[in-house]
Amino acid sequence: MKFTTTKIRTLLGIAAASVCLISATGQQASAGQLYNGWNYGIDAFNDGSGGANYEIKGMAIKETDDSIFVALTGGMPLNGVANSGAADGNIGWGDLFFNFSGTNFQTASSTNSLFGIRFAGTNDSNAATTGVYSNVSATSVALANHGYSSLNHYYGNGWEKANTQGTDLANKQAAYDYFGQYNAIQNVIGSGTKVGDITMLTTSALTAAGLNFGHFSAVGTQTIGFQFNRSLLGSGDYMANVFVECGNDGVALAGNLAQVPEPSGIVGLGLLGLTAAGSMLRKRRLASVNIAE
Ligand SMILES: [Ca+2]
Ligand SMILES: [Ca+2]
Ligand SMILES: [Ca+2]
Repeated sequence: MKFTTTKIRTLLGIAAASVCLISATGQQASAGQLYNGWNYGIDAFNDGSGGANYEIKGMAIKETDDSIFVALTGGMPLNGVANSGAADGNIGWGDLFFNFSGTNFQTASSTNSLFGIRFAGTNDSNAATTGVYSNVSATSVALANHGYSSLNHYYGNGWEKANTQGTDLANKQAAYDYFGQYNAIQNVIGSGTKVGDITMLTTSALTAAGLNFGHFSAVGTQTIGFQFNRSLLGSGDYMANVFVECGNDGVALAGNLAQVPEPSGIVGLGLLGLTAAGSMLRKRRLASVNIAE
């Protein structure tokens, strides 16, 4: 079988049309709040149990051709705060999760389908070092950090507020549906495979990249940001989320990442074309066999 330019164009055209459709529906169906290239999940400002240190105000994610940027803002410093009730004397950030599976968090975790990012080098993650991990299951460190046994426990203590997990899991029931009501708050990587490193970003680097929590009046005393290679994550609709180690606050953000761009994208389209060509060739061979018989 010979590849004509027309056939390749047709294949590329179909693939490109599919990509556009997925992106467009993904953004409309599931995005947080888009502003200046960043996707924002703004959390309740009054659902951080334990005081200002534990209050998350928002999360934002930006995708470029070669990078993913993530920013978090609130009262929790990158290296946590001292707390005598925690087994290690410190309560800090949990790990960040991305779920592209379309299933809830529990299902994605139990099938090792999450991506996880350890960005806080001093937290209680099971991930050996900071970085991006794939094939991830999550586990809980909330009780070892003087925290809540479940979301039911957290909300039962009076922390049910509007936009409790940002604007994409805005109420208690949405949080239960996604995370589960009575199970432990799974807030760090339990197991996974490291696929790459992250680069921490200064406030000025984040501002230069267009980050602006101020647009939502959601600037915390601590703003944390990092960047990693675009190719380390999957594509399509995602739900991202992070809790602090004790489960005293958490935020989630729904969005969409486009297909991995060139040159990987072209390789992908090439493979698609070859698969289609192979299928046509097989059919032709079968046809020949039938004729011969
Ligand atoms: Ca909050
Ligand atoms: Ca800790
Ligand atoms: Ca929250």
